[in-house]
Amino acid sequence: MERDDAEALNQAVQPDERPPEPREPEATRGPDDGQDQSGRLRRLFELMLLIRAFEPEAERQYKAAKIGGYCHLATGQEAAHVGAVGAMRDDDVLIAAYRDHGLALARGVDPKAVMAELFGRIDGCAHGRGGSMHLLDVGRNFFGGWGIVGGHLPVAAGIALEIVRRDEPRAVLCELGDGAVNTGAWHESLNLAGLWDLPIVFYVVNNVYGMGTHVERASAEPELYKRAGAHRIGGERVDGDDLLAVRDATGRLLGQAREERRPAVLEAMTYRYRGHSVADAGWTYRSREEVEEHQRHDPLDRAVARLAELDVLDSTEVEGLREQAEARVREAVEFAEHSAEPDVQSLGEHVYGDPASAEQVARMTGGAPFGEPDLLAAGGPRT
Ligand SMILES: Cc1ncc(C[n+]2csc(CCOP(=O)(O)OP(=O)(O)O)c2C)c(N)n1
Ligand SMILES: [Mg+2]
Repeated sequence: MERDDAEALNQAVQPDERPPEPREPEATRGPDDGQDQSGRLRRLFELMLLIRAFEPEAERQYKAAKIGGYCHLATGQEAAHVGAVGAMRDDDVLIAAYRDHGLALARGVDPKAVMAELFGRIDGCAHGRGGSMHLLDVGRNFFGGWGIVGGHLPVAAGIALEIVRRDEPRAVLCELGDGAVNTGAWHESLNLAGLWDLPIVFYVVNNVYGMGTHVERASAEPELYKRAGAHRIGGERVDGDDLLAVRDATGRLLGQAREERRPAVLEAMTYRYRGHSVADAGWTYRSREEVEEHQRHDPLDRAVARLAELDVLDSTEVEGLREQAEARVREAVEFAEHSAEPDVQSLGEHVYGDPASAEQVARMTGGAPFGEPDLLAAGGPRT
């Protein structure tokens, strides 16, 4: 991508009555100003490498039938994931859609716990109950991946409302895909965020496709950030493959949400290299040239170039860091392989907050489509 094009991606729209905010002059600024910027930027890059190594391994393990259910990979979206999460404070809340491996890793969830979750094992970050789409780490204020498109937006608004009620200096980063902006939940959530001045940033990761549908075929206004104006919320678009630009924009908007109770929409323009999920080869609705064009401006290569300019990284170090990331992923697979499957008797535990939920599940005789009570009573799956 030419520099002018990249700059043209970084646009903003503001609600009529609010003047545009001055931009931070330096892209390296974040919530950690004055601290070890260089070390932090290096760590962000290492997280990008970790995701780049983790996702193909998840695909391999899925194809080896070690991982069940669905599996959506974020290869190509590393800067959009790491840049945004890297701008969060520890007590800010992250909530996400289902393409969540990279977001969980960026939030600091151990790759072992992420891989074990994909394997459905007890040491997974959701104790093996969630799988790929429902990673979770409440201790890290990561309130989940969510599988229903747009389903988590009202939950995110509710969390932001509770932050207001408790008068806490925190904000919510709610990640969603471009496919979620035409759901009713999007409009409802933005309306309430605008009406009640909720401390939330709706972070639209626009990878141009919702399954096989191009954003221009799905959205009457394909410049998604502009839709924020309908709810008198500020909206911005950022080059989602530029690590520092994403971090800068997210950090600034989270700061406004946290300190001034100003919600925002941030749209990050990026691209997924793989198909929608591992089950989709991804070649029926886009050309190889289109994918290769994006790969020529790879977010990791761009991060290397930028971090070298800033003397944060020497490009000769990259190979060694890549090997370290691959070793961590191998360890994660080894760990997941050796982690036990959850006991079937515990099926009803950790599903709802109420510890009585196991008993509740056992009582759902009439309405249990998958025969859960039988499963619990029999102590194992029926054959
Ligand atoms: C309410 C609802 N409708 C349909 C689906 C099926 N579905 C799963 S993913 C998806 C596309 C979403 O695309 P996008 O939001 O752009 O996210 P991306 O996959 O690109 O990360 C759809 C329609 C769903 N999960 N939930
Ligand atoms: Mg999409």
